Amino acid sequence: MPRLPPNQRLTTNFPVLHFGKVPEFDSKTWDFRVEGLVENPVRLTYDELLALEKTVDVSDFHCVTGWSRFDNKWEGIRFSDLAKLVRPKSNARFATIEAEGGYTTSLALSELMEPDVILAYNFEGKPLEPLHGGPLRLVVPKKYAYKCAKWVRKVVFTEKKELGFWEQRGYSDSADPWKEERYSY
Ligand SMILES: Nc1nc2c(c(=O)[nH]1)N[C@H]1C(S)=C(S)[C@@H](COP(=O)(O)O)O[C@H]1N2
Ligand SMILES: [Mo]
Repeated sequence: MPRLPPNQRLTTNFPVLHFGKVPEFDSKTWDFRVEGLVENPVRLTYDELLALEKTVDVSDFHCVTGWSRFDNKWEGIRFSDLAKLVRPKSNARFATIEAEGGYTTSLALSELMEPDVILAYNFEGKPLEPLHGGPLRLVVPKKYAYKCAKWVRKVVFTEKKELGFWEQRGYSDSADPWKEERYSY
């Protein structure tokens, strides 16, 4: 099986792509919240987040505009470990990821529970730089990268799907690069 999804081209640099401006980060005031349909909602400081069990995962990254980047080494908390901590209620089916400045995306819990889905704070062994979503970004290797929200501040477990920022603007909600699910029409 080829490693490059259909109609993608390989890049070795790391393009920067986002809507709006890069937010300021102050580790003293920054927090990360997990709430919604969970038994144990949490609010974590940056230091508390770093103290949770770490996972390293190397994965490929595919932007819907056509570039792909191989072998990205992310380190952070595995989404499934986070779910263990907050304990989703039985009616939780989806999660909405809320980032700084109003960017959102959402996924089914079944997709988020894949072992390669990480809330990453390190990249290539160093703290993730703000341009690429530092201090915290979601990494979902099996989806186009608009699912990989940068500057994540909150995860909300929901019963119904809440369409994300790009997904409301004509991009595919399923976003599978191998099936070339780029647009919703
Ligand atoms: N908060 C936020 N996250 C975002 C985006 C954005 O506009 N805002 N753009 C997405 C898109 S379309 C891509 S391709 C990747 C780009 O990540 P990079 O800038 O680290 O390459 O971020 C994703 N995450
Ligand atoms: Mo993208």
